[in-house]
Amino acid sequence: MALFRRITPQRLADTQKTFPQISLILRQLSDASTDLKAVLAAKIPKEQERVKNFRKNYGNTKVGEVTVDMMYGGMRGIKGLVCETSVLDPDEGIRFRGLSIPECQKVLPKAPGGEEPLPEGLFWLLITGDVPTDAQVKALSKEWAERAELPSHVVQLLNNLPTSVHPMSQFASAVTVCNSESKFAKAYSNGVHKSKYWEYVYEDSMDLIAKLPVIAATIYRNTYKDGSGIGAIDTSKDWSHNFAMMLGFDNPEFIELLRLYLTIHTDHEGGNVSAHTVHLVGSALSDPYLSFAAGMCGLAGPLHGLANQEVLVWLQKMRQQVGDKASEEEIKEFIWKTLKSGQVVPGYGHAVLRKTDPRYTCQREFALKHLPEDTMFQLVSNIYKVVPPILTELGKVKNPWPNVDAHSGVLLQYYGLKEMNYYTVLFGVSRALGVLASLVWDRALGLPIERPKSMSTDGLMKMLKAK
Ligand code: CMX
Repeated sequence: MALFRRITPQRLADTQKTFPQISLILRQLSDASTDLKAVLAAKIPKEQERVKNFRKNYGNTKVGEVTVDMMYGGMRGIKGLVCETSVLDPDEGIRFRGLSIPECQKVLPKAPGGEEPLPEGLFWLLITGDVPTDAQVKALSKEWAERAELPSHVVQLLNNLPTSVHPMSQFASAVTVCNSESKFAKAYSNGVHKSKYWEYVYEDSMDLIAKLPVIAATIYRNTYKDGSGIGAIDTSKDWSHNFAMMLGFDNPEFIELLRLYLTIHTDHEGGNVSAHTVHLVGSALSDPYLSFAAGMCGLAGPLHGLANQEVLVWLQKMRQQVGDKASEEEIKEFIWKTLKSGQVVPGYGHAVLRKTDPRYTCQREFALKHLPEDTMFQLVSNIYKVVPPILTELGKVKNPWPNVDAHSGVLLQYYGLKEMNYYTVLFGVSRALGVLASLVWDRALGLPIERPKSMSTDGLMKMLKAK
C-alpha cells in the first residue's frame, strides 16, 4: 500500500489506459486505498469511456418533451441535467448513489461510540459511488483537518463585517474571497490541459470543504458571541466534532446531531437552486470557490435553504399568538391566517417530492429518541397532523407534506443553538459535500458551458401559431 500511495493520479490513469488488463488489480488496490484522489483517478477513465460510448449510441435519443407550461413554470419536470451523485424519487425521497437515508445510516462509518453516520463517509460515497471503510473515512477526517486553516485576509474580512450583515451574506463573501487560494484558477491561467481540470477542481473542493466549518464558526462567534473561542482543530477528530467545538458546543448529543444534519443536507440531485447554480457557474470554468459562493446565494432564498430559518420565525410567531398549549383548532386558525395573508407555510411543499421528506422523518426519529418531551418538538408534531389536510384543501399545492426544513431548527434550538438567522449556514456547509463532488465529476466528464435556449413570448406564439 505504501508503494501504491506513491503512484500519482495521472500515472495511475495513464497506466490503466495502456494496460487495461491490470485495471482490475488497480481497482482492487484503489478500493482499499485511503487516498481518495487516487481512488477517483482510477475510476474516472472508465466512467469517461462509459459515457462516451453511451453518447455515441444514444446521443440523438429523445428523453422527454417540453411544454409551454414547463417553460413558464420553473422548468418543472424537464429532464435537462445529468447529476451522478444522487437521484430524488418523488415518493421515496433522496437516494445517495442508490442508497436511501436509512440505508446510509446503517452502512456508513460512525464515530467511535456514535450512532449517526459521518458526513465524511457520505462525501466518499457521493464522489466515488462506493461505501467507504472506517480507515478511508478516518483518513478523510484527518485530511480535512489538515487543510482547514483560513488565509489571513478571509479572517480579516469576516472580523471587519458588521454583525448586522446576514450570516449567509458573510458566508458567501468569505467563500468568494477565499478564491485567492484557488489551485484551479492558477492552473488555468498557467495553461493547464483540460484533461487535468478535475484534479485542480478536486484540490480546491477538498480545501474549501475543510475550511467551511472554520468560516462558519467564525461567523457564528463574531455575530452572536464575543468573536473569540474558535480554538484549534484536532486532527484526530472528525469534521463535525471539530465544527461543533469551534461553534462552542461540546455536548456529545449535539455533535451526533451535527453529524446527522451535515449528512442529510448534502445533496438533493442536480436541479435544485443551489446545486444547479454551482453546476452552472462552474460550467463557465469559474473556480470552485466562486461556483460554490454563487450556489450559497441561491440557498439563501426563503423558498430554498432559508426556509429553515423561516420555519422557526413562523413557529415563534405562532407560540406568541396561540401559546404553548394551543388546541388543534387554534393551530388551524393560525395556519389559515398565514395562507390568507398570501404567505406560504414554510417547511411544507416541494417541487419534486410528493410524500413526507425522509430527511424530515430521520430528524423526527432523532427527536423521538432524544427530546420527546420538548415543547417545540411537540408543536412541530402537532403541526404535522394539521398542515397537510389544509394545504390539500387549498387545491393547488402539489405536495402538502413537510420537507427537511420543517424540522431542523427545532433540534438546533433544543441544544442551545438558538440563533435562527444562522441555520442556513449549517445547511450550506453540508451542501458543499454534494455540489462539490458533482463539480469534480462535471470537469472529469468534460461537460461544456451550460447554455439552454430561451425564447420570447412573441417568438413562442409565432412558433406555435397561437392567436
Ligand atoms: N404553503 C402555501 N402555499 C404553497 C406551499 C406552502 N407550503 N407550497 C406550495 N404552495 C403554493 C405555491 O405557492 C403555488 O401557488 P401559486 O400557484 O399561487 O403561485 C402552488 O401552491 C403550487 O405550487 P407547487 O407546484 O406545489 O410548488 P412549487 O414547486 O412551485 O414550489 C416550494 C415548491 C418548495 C417552493 C413551495 O412548496 C414552497 O414555497 N414551500 C414553502 C417554502 C419551503 O419550505 N421551501 C423549502 C423547500 C426545501 C428546500 O429547498 O430546502
